[in-house]
Amino acid sequence: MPNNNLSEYNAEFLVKLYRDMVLIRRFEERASELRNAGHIPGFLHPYIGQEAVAVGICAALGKNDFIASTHRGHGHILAQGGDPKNMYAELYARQDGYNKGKGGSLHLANVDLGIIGANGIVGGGIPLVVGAALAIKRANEADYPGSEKCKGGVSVVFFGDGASNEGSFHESLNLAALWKLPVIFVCENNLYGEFTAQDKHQTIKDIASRSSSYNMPGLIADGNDVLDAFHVMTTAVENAKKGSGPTLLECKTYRHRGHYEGDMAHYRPKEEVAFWMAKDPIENFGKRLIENSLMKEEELQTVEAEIEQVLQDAAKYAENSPHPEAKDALEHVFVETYGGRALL
Ligand SMILES: Cc1ncc(C[n+]2csc(CCOP(=O)(O)OP(=O)(O)O)c2C)c(N)n1
Repeated sequence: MPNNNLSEYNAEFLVKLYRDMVLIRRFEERASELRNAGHIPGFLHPYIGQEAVAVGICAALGKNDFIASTHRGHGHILAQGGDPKNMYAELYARQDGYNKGKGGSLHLANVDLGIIGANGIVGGGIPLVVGAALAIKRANEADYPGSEKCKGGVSVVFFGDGASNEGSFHESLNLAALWKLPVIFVCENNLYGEFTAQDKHQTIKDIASRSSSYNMPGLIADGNDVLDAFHVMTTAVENAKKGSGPTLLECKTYRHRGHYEGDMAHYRPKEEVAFWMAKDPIENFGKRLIENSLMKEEELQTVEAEIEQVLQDAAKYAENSPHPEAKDALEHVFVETYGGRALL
């Protein structure tokens, strides 16, 4: 059973976790710059500060697993293997985007990577993974066209503290528990739903406690510690795979920036911001790697330089990609079915 002790892991795995978190941070910083320079239309909801959740959770997943994401979804998609080129192209609303420029930041999806969609509807991804988990359960029981895509998998949804007040959250947990579906509900509690602090929109402190209403385990991870998120997630995945049903996993974390790009977040107390900034998931993990002689300062710099190049290339790729054509507006917006059954 893995835990959050560095010595339990091989160096390659740890360096990859660090690199994946840096990729998300720099991807988001650059996306903000590109939006402010007029290249990216619409809203952006930066994931900066929450990187350890996406990376720790997705490190426990394999190729037959599914994730659904949120309006703050770039980090989840990168952690699940999304290519920055196709992601920036989608943000730019260009043809080479994952959704051919028709989804944008809020609806990034790629079923080949098991990503069934970011979602502009708060709580909207939660019932989708219950459906995917039902497909997994059926696939485990019988062969049908497309079933090899999900056999033995688990289905995971990311959502915020605000979303845990939605009806879709409660209905989904109820059904998943009743049918013992292989789902992990990952709540990223960043202490705010839009501009509203958690203690102004719900009476509980631990969202994981809501699991007791649905008779499922409720686990809590330090969402600023990538190994803790990975470790707790591994337990939830093991339970789902052995048929024990769903888990509600709460990751305690914080977003460094406002709700969306341009929100100055003046509603947050300075002391609170300072407290969480000191818990920066990337800086602290980098320090631990150096202290444990797993990486040198120069190697951290090399990671930065490599990622800078990847993102420069990705932005160029997006810029050179053509805009979608009006005649294709109705193409690729319906799911293909086989004998009435979606190919998921
Ligand atoms: C059903 C629905 N209600 C309201 C909104 C407007 N809205 C967008 S993001 C957001 C806050 C969501 O908070 P949370 O779930 O905690 O996620 P976070 O933004 O903290 O990542 C709201 C209310 C929406 N998009 N969809």
